[in-house]
Order: sequence, then C-alpha cells, then structure tokens
Amino acid sequence: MAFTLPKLQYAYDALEPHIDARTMEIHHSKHHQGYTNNLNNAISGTNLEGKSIEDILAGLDMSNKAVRNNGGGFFNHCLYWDVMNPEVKGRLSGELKDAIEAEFGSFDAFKDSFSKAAATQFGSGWAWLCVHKGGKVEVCSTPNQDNPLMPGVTCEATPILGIDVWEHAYYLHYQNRRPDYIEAFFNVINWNEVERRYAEAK
Ligand code: MN3
Repeated sequence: MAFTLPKLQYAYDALEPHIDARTMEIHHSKHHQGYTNNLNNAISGTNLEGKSIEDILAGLDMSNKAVRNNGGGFFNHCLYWDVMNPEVKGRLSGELKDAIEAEFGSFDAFKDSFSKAAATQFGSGWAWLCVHKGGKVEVCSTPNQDNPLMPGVTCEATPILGIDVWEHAYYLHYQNRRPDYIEAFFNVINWNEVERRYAEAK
C-alpha cells in the first residue's frame, strides 16, 4: 500500500487570517504531495514497503537521504494539518495542561519556549512539543524534515504538536516575519487533537 496525501479536515481558507488560503493550498497540494510521491518512490521495492510511517522513521537508516527527507516530510505535514483547526474550540485542559505546567511552570512559559525554539531554528525545520513515556513533555526543534521519532534526533520522544518553519509555510503572507507566523499559529491550534495524541503517546 502506497502512502496517500491525507485530505484536510477543513477548507484551505479556514485558517484565515492567521494562515492564508494560497499558502495552505500550495503547501498541501504541492509540497506535501511531493513528499508523498517521493517517499513512495524511495521505498518501492524495498523492505520498507508496507510498513507504517512511524515504523519506517523509528528504524530509519539516517544515511538514507531520500527516506529521511521525504518520510519525515510526509509524517511531519500529516501531524501539522491535524493539530490545526479553528472549528474545534479546543482549550488546553486535563492531563496535558498539568504536564505542561509541571514542566514549564505555566502555559505562557511553555508558549515562550516553543516560540523561541521555532524562531531560532536556523534555516528550514520544525519546532515540537514531545512527550516521553511516563508523560513528561519537552520542547525541541529539528532541521529540514527530521523529527523526534528518528533515531538519535534531538529529544527522541513522540511529537504531539509541531510547527513548520520552512519559509514555504509562511513567506507569502508574512515574508521574513517568522515570529508573527508563530504567534498566529497559536490561534489555530486544535488542542483537542494535541491532548488526544498526548494520551495515546504517554
Ligand atoms: Mn512544509
């Protein structure tokens, strides 16, 4: 079974004015489609064919650039679309709220840490909120399409929230103002989905 581009749970213009429709359309239909196609090509006829994307990334040979870049790109964007949705009026609550407050002291301190990780990732990459077995949360960032599921990458935990800080994620609307995009991202986070992922991963 080849990987397929997931359908978004909302329209391309649903995240306006925080993330513009044109950016969303190109990002999903061109960039994510490209990672999906290239991943399928890279694993076709190999022993990775038929495995889940999580298994492929966890067992990744990091010298396999095609699978590293495109498998990461496929997984990372699936997560990114799912953790945004302005229709879901999610508010951080319950176990994840407790875990964030235990680690960072307050939601605002977490937001500062996550935003700083996203703003200071040099060049293209991602910032993450991850959960370790047992429930401890951690913020980290990765270059390019790497992610924390890959062996030896940053915090080696399960990512439950991620922001894409490649310029293609924000440049049309925000140009070089990455911090403004990061601030806007917080207006469209689907905390219900992040909490669901926390409960599943901890
Ligand atoms: Mn992207």
